[in-house]
Formats: sequence, structure tokens, C-alpha cells
Amino acid sequence: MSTRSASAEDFPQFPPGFFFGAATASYQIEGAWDEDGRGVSIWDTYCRTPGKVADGATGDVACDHYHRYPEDVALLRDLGADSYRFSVAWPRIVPEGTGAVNTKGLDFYDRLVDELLAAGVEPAPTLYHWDLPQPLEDRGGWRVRETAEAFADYAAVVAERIGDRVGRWMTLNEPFCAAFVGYAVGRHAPGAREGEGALAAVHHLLVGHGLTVQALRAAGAREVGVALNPDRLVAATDSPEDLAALVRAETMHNDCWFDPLFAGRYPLHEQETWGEITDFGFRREGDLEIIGQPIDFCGVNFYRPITIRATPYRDEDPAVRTAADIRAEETWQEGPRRTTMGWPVVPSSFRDLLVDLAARYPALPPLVITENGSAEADVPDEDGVVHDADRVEYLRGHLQALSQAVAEGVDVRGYYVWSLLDNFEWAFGYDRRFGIVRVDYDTLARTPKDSYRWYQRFLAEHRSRRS
Ligand code: IFM
Repeated sequence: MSTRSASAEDFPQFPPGFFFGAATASYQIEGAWDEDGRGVSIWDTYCRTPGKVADGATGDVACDHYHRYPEDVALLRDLGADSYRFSVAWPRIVPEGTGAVNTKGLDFYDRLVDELLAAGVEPAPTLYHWDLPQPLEDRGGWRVRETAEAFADYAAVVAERIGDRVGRWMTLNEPFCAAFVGYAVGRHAPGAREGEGALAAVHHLLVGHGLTVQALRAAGAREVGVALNPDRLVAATDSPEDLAALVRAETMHNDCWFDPLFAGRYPLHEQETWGEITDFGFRREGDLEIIGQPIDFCGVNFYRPITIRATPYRDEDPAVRTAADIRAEETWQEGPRRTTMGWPVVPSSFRDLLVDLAARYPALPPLVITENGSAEADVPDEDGVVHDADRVEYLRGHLQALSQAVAEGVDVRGYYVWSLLDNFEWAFGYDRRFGIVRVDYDTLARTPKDSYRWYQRFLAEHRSRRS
């Protein structure tokens, strides 16, 4: 007979100390783009470039979280979230990227942190979720080392103001996207299509992470990590072309980040991957030590597995071409249900990824799932409520897979659902909805979806097993 407590719903089980929360990011929810001294970010510029973002959408208003944060914190409290992962907008704090600090920007995060603590929710900020100050991009962006150094200076300013109340910090969110989607594929700000520029961005993001870890430690930070988006990659066939594409994709998506951070080396297969790009002159002696210093946890953002098929883009720059191998999957794979992002729903791939990462990197710190969720074709009923059974099934399946990985010995400490709110989904504008709370973009009213209620019951059940 099962010893598990009887429950009306069959919720996935986690150890009592495992924490849960929800995540968002500054540009995707805050709005107030030109208020209280905020500077211009690369996303403000990119959104204003015709043809870049669906429907010409911008983050100017987004969810208006800048003004409505008390309501959003109340939603987190009522959800029963232990922790809230949000990001700090660098252009609010240091509008020019370097130099003068904007106190009003710091005041906003100060208020947010106090509101969270009063609601019993732990604040967990990420310092870079893609909204680089435009003046830094004008001076080279992540292609140049100055940006990495400026990042650590800005982080120190934030830590000095809210570090007394923040326990868990994240340096970067998905540097893979910042480097390759932003500088190689050009589908994110700043919209560049460069091979060497993207590789320089990879390096300077990593150096920026390392310098920021040092700055946070100097400010007395207790727990510091980074949020990566490793992927479960599988070759479409065992043809030599697809297998070679798989090696390139592994290098770009996973090894580029995990090898320097957790194995003290640049990626093993970079020569095969980048080919003719051989000038790594932007790497300096000692950089691997800066990048690879110990951190307290590694964040994992996970959504879907990717099947890799070699593409015919052979004449392109290597970084652009490798990104194309990854993009090719979106157009051909059949089988599992897909979310409105076109992403296949395969929860077992989540377990497989985590087990594999733990086996490949013995020095990996504990993991925290810093994002997981799904975009669905939400249709509100007459009361504005969304009965998002597909999202509930997605979350249940992925939490089940996570629980299995934990049971198999992978050291995972927490989980954040992406996202608390429907929000600005980058190049897709407001068309793709990931929230467990619906946002009506005309009225900005927030309405919890069925998935919010399900997660709320799941968290209540988890908490009941703590006592
Ligand atoms: O919305 C994004 C988020 O900003 C970064 N991770 C993936 C999410 C869904 O695409």
C-alpha cells in the first residue's frame, strides 16, 4: 500500500525544503519606459525598428508593473510563492550604462523588495535579463570588455541598496540568447548578424558574470548564481551531417557556457564549431579563473527539447550557421503536442537533461529551475477566466519529471514557473501568453487562470508536508 498521503489531486512530490516561486523580467512587465530617469535600453531601440517585433509592439507600458507592483506582489502572496524571481533594469539604475546612478530607479526596487518581504515572499533578482543600456551598445555592447566591467559596477550599486534584504541573486539570464539570438541570429536586440561579434559577446557575458560574482560577494551577498538555458538536444538522424550539426549545437547551446563555468575550459569542440573564426584575441589570461569561480547554484531555464538537423546555410558565418541548425528543428518535427511557440511538449526530456548535466559536470553546484512554463492559446470566459488545461498539464508533467530527477539524485533546490503574468514575449510582442495570471492589455486587469489555482493548490499541499 502506498505510504503517500491521500490527496484529491495527484501532485508531484518534492523534499520538504524545496522552494517554489514565479518569475518575470523587467522589460517584459514593467512599462514606465521613460519614467523617473530611466535610460534607453537596446530593446526600446529594437522595438522601434520597423519589422522587428510583431505588430510593432513595445515594452513602453507592458503590464505596467512599475505602478501595479503591489497588486502583483499580492498575487504572489496569495499563490503561496516562497520566492519571486524578477530582474533589475540596468537602464533604470545607470541610465548611461556607466557613470551617474539614478536614485529613483533604485527606489523602485527598494519598494518592491520591501513589499515582497512584507508579503512573506523572498526577493530573488536577476541583474541582466537582456535590457542593456543603449549607450553601452553604441560603444560596442557585449562585443567589448567595457560592458562586462560596467555590468559589475552596476551590480555593486544595486547590491549596496537592496543587498541587506536579498538572499538569492542571479547575474545573467540566458546568456545564450543575449549572445547568439542578439548578435548572430538578429532576432533579439540589438539585432546583429555577426559571427565573431557573437563569440566576443559570449566571452564578455561570461567575464561580466564572473566580475559580478566578485562584486556581489564583496557586497556580502549570501547566494549567487546564474540562469542558463541548457537544452536537451537530439540529432534528427544519424547522418554524418546531422551528427556534426549536433556537435555544433551542443557547443553553442550548452558547452559554451557550462565548460568555462563548471569545467575550467573553453568548449572542447569549438574549433569544429566555429571553424574559420580562430581569432579569440578578446580572451585574456586569467579570464577562465574569473568566469569559473565558485557559485552557489546554477539556474536552469527549460521549456522543450530540440531536435537538430543540419541546414543548408553552409555559406554563412559559423555562429550564424550554427544557430540555423537549431532553428531548422522548428520547421519539421512532428509528434508531440506543441505550445503556441511551436515548442514540443516532452516532459521526460526535462528529466533527461538534468540527469545528463549532473553526470557531465561533477563540479556543478546545486541547481534551481529558474524558468519553466508554456505559452498557450488562452481564451477567457465571460468572467475573464482562462481554463488553461493544457498549461496545467504542461506544469504537472514537467514538475513530475523534475521530481523524478530529484529522486534519482540530481541536486535541485527550487523551481520558478514562467511566468507570473502574461507579458511582452520579445519578438513575438504580446501575442504569446506564458502567464499563470491573465493580463488584459486594454485594461491591465489581472485575472488568475486555472493554472494559477492549480499551482496554488500544489504549493499548499507541498507546504502541508513541511510541517
Ligand atoms: O519570455 C522568455 C524569457 O524572457 C526568457 N526565457 C524564455 C521565456 C519564454 O520564451
